[in-house]
Amino acid sequence: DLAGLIPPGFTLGVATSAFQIEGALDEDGRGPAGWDVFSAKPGAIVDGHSPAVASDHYHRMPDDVAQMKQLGVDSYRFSLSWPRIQPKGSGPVNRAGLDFYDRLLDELLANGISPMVTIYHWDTPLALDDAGGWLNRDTAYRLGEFAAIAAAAYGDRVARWVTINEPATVATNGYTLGLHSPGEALLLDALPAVHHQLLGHGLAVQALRAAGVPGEIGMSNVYSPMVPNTINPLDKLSAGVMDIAQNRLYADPVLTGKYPDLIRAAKFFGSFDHPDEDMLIISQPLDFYGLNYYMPTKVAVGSGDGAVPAGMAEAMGSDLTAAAGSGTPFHIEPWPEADITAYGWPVKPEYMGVALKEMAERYPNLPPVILTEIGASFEDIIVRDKSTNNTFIPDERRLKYLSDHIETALRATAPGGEAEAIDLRGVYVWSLLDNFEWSAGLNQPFGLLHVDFDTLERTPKASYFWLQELIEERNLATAA
Ligand code: GCO
Repeated sequence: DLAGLIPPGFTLGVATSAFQIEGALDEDGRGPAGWDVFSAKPGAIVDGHSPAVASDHYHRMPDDVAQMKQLGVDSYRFSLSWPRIQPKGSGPVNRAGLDFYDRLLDELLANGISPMVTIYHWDTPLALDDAGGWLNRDTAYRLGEFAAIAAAAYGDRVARWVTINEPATVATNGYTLGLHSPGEALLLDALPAVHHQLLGHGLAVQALRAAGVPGEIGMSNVYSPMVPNTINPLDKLSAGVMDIAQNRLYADPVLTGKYPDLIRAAKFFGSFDHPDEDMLIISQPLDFYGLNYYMPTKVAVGSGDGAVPAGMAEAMGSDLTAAAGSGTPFHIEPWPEADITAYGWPVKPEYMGVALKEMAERYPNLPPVILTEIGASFEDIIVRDKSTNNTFIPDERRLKYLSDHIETALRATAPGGEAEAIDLRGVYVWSLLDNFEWSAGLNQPFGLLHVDFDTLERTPKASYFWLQELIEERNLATAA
């Protein structure tokens, strides 16, 4: 079965982010991040979990690299902690912070692991959040400057750069709904946070190009196919709006230089002004496009009476204006027939193919694609063998999730596949190890390595051994 084979040159990697794994928030001159403050607020994090220690990676970095070496990965995607390197988000750099990633990069290269560096994975320095965070245009310029610092310090060793990770999640959870730092619930007034992140991406690309870094440059957007709950045209309309709000609002500007029409029409989403030149900065050519894929989303129209908020139907170019009413525009429906993760996310591997197909259809000039994250949280059970005292973590569901999604992606992009136009270059499993899952705290384990958050001991799960075999044999059929 050809589709089971991992193509030559295809990257198999693992991913993490600084705030989720490092801990050591007050050490070696790191400045505070907005997330430090947000997570200390009562009720912000499930069970009041703290990121202060997280997976303690800051103190265990060489051991964690040794685990990756053992695993055999081609590449490791990690993020730079902005407040560790530049404590106030502008001005002087912190030598000790820079040194940590110097050592990490050297350790990776010494072990034959190619580094992929995410410049911004959500841990905005507090000083910038205090000045308005992503609502403030200046934050975009600060990110460009931070990218220049990173390029000068690490440019010689980084194989792939991701400017920013999932601006959609930052804007939606951090500025629209108030579920993530900085905890703003601005609803549709959060649009500037979208634009400024995208501008920050573009300025970071400019900074990396200006520094002449040899590594490839891209960004990572999350993508979730939006599926109408029923054939009701209002459900269809709602799915269309969600598709724009969560997918196209972030991919269109970067890949086509334009916001989706709905946004430009600004009839439903509110309006915001920005200089035209911004779009040229945002849409600079990339060497790869990073896609984070977790699940599809089933969308239904909001209110019980099927009413659509005034302006929504019109803005979507629909003639359903007669139905216009008030109320929540849409909501997410559960997927009753699907297996679900510990998060409640539906497991539907076929939509991995749909996501790639939609990307291929929408963006004919798409650069090579890398799946910069796929993964699943499942509760893990530790089994102890009484005679040997060895522990074993049979996470068959995570293993199957990963295997099915990688297989679907390879089939979809193989000749004759539904997304054959896509040049898929690699996949990174989220995550190397269990970590601090933002507002879910330490409750959603995504790791290939189990972390005991009391002892911080790491234990490889069955999925780790599966990936190890896959990397060795480069064949899904025999690794399964
Ligand atoms: C994201 C982030 C990660 C998450 C992961 C699981 O995609 O939201 O990149 O930080 O931990 O996605 O939710």
